[in-house]
Amino acid sequence: RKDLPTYSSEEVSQHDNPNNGIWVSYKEGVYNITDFVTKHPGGQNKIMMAAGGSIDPFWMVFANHNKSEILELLESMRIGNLRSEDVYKKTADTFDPYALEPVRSKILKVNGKQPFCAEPPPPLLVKNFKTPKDVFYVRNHLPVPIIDIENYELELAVEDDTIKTLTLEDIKKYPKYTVTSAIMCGGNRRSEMADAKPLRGLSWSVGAIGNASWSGARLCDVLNGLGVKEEDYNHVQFEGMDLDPSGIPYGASIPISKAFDPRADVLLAYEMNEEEISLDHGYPIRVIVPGVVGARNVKWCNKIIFSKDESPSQFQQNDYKGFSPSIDWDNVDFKTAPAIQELPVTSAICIPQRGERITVDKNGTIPVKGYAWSGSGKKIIRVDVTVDQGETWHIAKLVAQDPDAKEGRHYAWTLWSLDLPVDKTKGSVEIWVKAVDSAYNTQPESFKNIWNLRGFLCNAYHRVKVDLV
Ligand code: MTE
Ligand code: MO
Repeated sequence: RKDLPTYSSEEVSQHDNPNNGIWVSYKEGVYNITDFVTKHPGGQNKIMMAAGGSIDPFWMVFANHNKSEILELLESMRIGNLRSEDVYKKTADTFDPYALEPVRSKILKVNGKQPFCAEPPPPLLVKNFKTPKDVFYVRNHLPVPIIDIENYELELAVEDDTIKTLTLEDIKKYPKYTVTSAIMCGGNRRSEMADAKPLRGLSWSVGAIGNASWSGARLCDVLNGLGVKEEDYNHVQFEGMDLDPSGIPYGASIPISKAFDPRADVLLAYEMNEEEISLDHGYPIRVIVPGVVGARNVKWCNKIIFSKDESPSQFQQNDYKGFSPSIDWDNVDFKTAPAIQELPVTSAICIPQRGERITVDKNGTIPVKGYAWSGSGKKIIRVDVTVDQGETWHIAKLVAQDPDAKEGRHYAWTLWSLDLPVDKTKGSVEIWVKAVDSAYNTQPESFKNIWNLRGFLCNAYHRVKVDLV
């Protein structure tokens, strides 16, 4: 490495665009990553945040980079050494962003450590209609923010101008509403879609969903007092207190009509299952947008913005969107694809699990249990199960639904169960499930024709093969 030229951080900073070439530094190395940016597995936008600068602080946040394969790949792009006085120093004041993460239940299966992403084992998931906080999946994109509760304020803004700030006490003065709503990640069941064809994204099984009661102020009540007209704007944006290394917060938006609609039950929630919301799930204020993809249910919310535009956040613009199965990374256009909001109908078998050996009981049946859910408040009206590829369907019993949900506002999930007749002499069976919602929408049979490059909206029939004894 001694034979390579030395550059200052000033020189590196000139190379932050494709015309001049894209350079970054890491520890004492300088790298030309121009040809790599479009191939970055985490997306071009993310790697461009570090263009012309040091990637050290980014890799502290996205710690999944600290692997020998990645370091080798980086070394293959080395063009020089960084002037010693410019080397990024991890000193006491460059605080480890993960040092104060909450203590987590050991029950969860960890899909990503930093940022933390984890899901419960499926049998545990369907034990309770309301998912306990320690069983509820966690999907963080950034380190959990440090909350200074004494100084917490929720800022309300119209485009760039702040028009009001609310303390937690102010928010609690609005009438308190409780809504039972499932939250599901847009990538739930991604591992099954990835089996159809490789894709990019965290490998979720069926557990990136949870169902809880959420209590707080209705967003429409908070917005109504502000004198802002629904007709004058298009979107309501939310920001979290979790920041990326360049200081940009997690963000998302929903259409303004949804935010103002009292029947949409959008909440600024401060309680989950009748308790203060835990840190991983968004303490002190979490936006609950029932029936809408998890990504818009912004945790640790401290800013709400009325805007003509959707959230500029990369999670709204360049992620959480669906595409045709024929679109791949070389021809994808995130700009023109609509952001995912309401989710389609889905269901999953949680008991038994794939590969289990199940004892057939004296009636020739095995117990099967799972969940079903549809977005936008659609009620689950039926769950169908087959063990002969659809020659005969058995109708499951819907064992738990929200008894208080009004028509068109069925935001909670449905738990179902069935004593499924099987032929023990076959030795094994593949169980399939599909749900039907109140609009008679149902699930596609296979993943092949709904495959998309980021692995969202994975709602084909769930199939579980088990051995019979
Ligand atoms: N809000 C903030 N501020 N930061 C995040 O990383 N993740 C989103 C959403 N809200 C996220 C967020 C995504 S993609 C999902 S699926 C849900 O939160 C996960 O919620 P949970 O961790 O409470 O299960
Ligand atoms: Mo998500």
